Amino acid sequence: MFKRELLRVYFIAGSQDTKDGDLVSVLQEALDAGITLYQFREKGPSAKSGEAKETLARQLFEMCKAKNVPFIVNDDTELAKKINADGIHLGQNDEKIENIIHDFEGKIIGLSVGNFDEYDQSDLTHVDYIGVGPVYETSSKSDAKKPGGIELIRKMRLYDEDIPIVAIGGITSANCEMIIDSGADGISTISSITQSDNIKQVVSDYLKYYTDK
Ligand code: TZP
Ligand code: MG
Repeated sequence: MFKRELLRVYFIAGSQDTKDGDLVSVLQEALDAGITLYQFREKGPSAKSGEAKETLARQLFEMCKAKNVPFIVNDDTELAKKINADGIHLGQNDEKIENIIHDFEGKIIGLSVGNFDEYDQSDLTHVDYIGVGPVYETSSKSDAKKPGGIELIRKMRLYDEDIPIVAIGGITSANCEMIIDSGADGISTISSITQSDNIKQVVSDYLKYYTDK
């Protein structure tokens, strides 16, 4: 059974998202600060591939294990299987979940859902959580759709009262509270952590919104 509390502070990053390419130290700081879930999203022209990607993934996975934080792989089902990751996150144009589910039983499966059409056309049978967004403008995803604003989260929660929802896109500790109040179970973020000079502060700011929920 998927625990929705894992979505509270869901950190997503690949080496391309960091200021100096040092994802290891960024993730370590984020883990020490209390992130609840991590997604390895190595993507774009400067992303690592092949053996370099696998080596990095294994190192980051070990760091997550040491903190009991599940390690999710974005897109790359082969890598996720090979290293026995805790889960996989897929987009609407990635492999279909029905085709991969036999390899991911008991694992966490996340799916990106950008709007209600995408929700309607998705088979959510095996999906543990949906990533909904972008909520706000983002510079971390080159092909991001038009932001849906806080209304996207509010309406998605009304549309499906039960499914675990994590919001994504342009989230900071300044807009996080509104997002949680609109019905998301948590927030996912790239740049508010990778570009921060004080990761500990950013993560504690996020975590404090859940203290009395
Ligand atoms: N999917 C929708 S927006 C986005 C992804 C992967 C990027 C989010 O990055 P940031 O820096 O938290 O806006
Ligand atoms: Mg994808």
